[in-house]
Amino acid sequence: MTPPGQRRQDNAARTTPAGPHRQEHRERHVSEHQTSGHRRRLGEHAGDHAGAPPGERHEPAAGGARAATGTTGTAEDGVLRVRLGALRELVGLSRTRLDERVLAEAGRVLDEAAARDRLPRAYTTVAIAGATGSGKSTLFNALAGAQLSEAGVRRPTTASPVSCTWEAGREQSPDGLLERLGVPARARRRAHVLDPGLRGLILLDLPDYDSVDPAHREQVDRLLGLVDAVVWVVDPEKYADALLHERYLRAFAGHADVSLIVLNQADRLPPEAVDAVLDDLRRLLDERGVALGEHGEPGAWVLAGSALTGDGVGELRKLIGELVAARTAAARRLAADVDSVARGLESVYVADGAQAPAGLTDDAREEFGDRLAAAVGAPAAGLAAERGWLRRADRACGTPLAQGLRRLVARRAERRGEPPALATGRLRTDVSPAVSAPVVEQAVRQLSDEAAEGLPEPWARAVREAAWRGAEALPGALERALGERERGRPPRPGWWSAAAAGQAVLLATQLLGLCWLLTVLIGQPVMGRWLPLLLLGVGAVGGPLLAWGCRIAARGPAHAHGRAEEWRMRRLAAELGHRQVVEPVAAELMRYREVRERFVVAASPAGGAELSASGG
Ligand SMILES: Nc1nc2c(ncn2[C@@H]2O[C@H](COP(=O)(O)OP(=O)(O)OP(=O)(O)O)[C@@H](O)[C@H]2O)c(=O)[nH]1
Ligand SMILES: [Mg+2]
Repeated sequence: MTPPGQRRQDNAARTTPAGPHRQEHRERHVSEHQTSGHRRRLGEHAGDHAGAPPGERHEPAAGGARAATGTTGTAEDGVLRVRLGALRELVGLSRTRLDERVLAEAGRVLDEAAARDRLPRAYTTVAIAGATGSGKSTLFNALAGAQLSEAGVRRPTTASPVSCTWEAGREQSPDGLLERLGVPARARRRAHVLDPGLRGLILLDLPDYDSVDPAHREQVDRLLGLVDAVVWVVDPEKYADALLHERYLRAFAGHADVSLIVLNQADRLPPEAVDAVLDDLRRLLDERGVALGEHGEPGAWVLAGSALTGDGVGELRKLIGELVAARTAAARRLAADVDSVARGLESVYVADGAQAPAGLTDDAREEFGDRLAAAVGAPAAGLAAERGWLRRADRACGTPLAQGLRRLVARRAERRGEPPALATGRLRTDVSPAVSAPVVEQAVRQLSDEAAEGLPEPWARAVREAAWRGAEALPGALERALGERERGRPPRPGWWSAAAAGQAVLLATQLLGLCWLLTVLIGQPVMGRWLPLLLLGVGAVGGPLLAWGCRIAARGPAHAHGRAEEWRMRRLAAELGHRQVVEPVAAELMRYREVRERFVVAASPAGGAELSASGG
């Protein structure tokens, strides 16, 4: 017997999705099974509990595992509701980003869940499935205690599903469920002997899945998608049937704890052969990833018995009764469906099981801004603005002689037909700089690649597409914005006028000295000999000296002006880049983060509760 605490741990183990735990469990199971040589036949421990009242009797390991996974219906239902809610939001958020085929199975499970939710949970639907002649109908009749479904030597016998209902109560009608299952009215039976242990059971006898008639398989496949639990019936000849294992049991591996596997017709085998066949069957199931519910572990039960002699039917009835009484089979079946959907969608929402991708880092944004600044030529424009400032300072504070010379050179060049800017080395700074489309393209590519790193392919594609959609109009928008930017003349520092006045005074001094000197030279009696020379010298040296000093003084403000101009363009480019590219990319990343969060909740067996508990 498994102690209650242990059972809760088993529950935790069960709810861990396929992975190391599951593998570990399977390995443990196989080794224990092989070393202990544990054997069970249907009915072996049925007597353990006979006569004990339901509340007091000791639960067998199987019941323990099932009860543990069930805990209370509301708890499982609550978790399932959270998971389904997350899955619904996930599908809604992903619809425009993913191919509808990718989401088809999720949509089907959501529809099934909604349909099952509208039908009474007082009933548990259990299908008996198997190959033709395995004894499904005979077992169905044995469980019902009456000949309700035709069994016989003709193959196949059962052509459409037959149901047997153990009424759950007057106010609870099974009709809605039977309608949904598509059981024809003529094939709906009621249990003659109302076994209280099976109240709320709707048992279905299915046609054979390996029929010569393809309609049989279609019905089986449809019903297996709708019922809450399945009893798989195998016989000693066909228990290893590839179709059963590959097509059905492998696909139902995630539904192990709502599955029972019965080796029927055990009466046709010698007792020692039954054990050997059971062992082989368990090995095959284990290889298909079907967890086995033994040694207190949750999972599928494997039993041997005979529907004909009734051997083991009591044990099977008891196990089905526990499943029905827990009223959690529907929730567990749907939870297994959600698990399976989540496994199928994992690659779409989580790339390589990696951590959440970094998304758009500050570095990536900054680098994008730098590249856009280069694309609009912000550094060159800054340099040109700096030079322009220096030139204006030269013109304002230079010697009048140098100014005249410059004008003369320009006029001559004009006469020769050369553009004055070339002749004077004057670059125009008032033209709109051309935006380099290839550099913009490179910047967008780099940004979107970094943003998409670590994302699953569909989301990486969505991020890249969002970037390129915005990037298409970016060069044009940049050109327009730069063309419209305010281009007023930069301010003129006050000291330039003072320097210009100084140059005028110095020129006047120079001219005064020159006139004076000439007067002295033609022998006019003018007082002082050296003074005119001094005036001439001061004027001639002072002018260039003042111009040179002004040039030195203008360097700092010119540099600051150049930097300001560069930053203005840089900011303009960054703002546009942000609006056109960074924002759409960030929105796409945000959407991915949202769907990833929903996916984690939908995929988590505890509906994400363990994540919030651990602060994850
Ligand atoms: N010896 C023996 N024969 C059995 C047992 N169960 C069923 N049979 C026989 O196997 C044959 C087929 O049984 P059915 O119950 O009709 O098998 P089925 O799986 O319903 O077959 P289909 O309806 O064709 O899919 C019948 O002749 C049964 O009497 C069993 O436990 N032992
Ligand atoms: Mg049958």
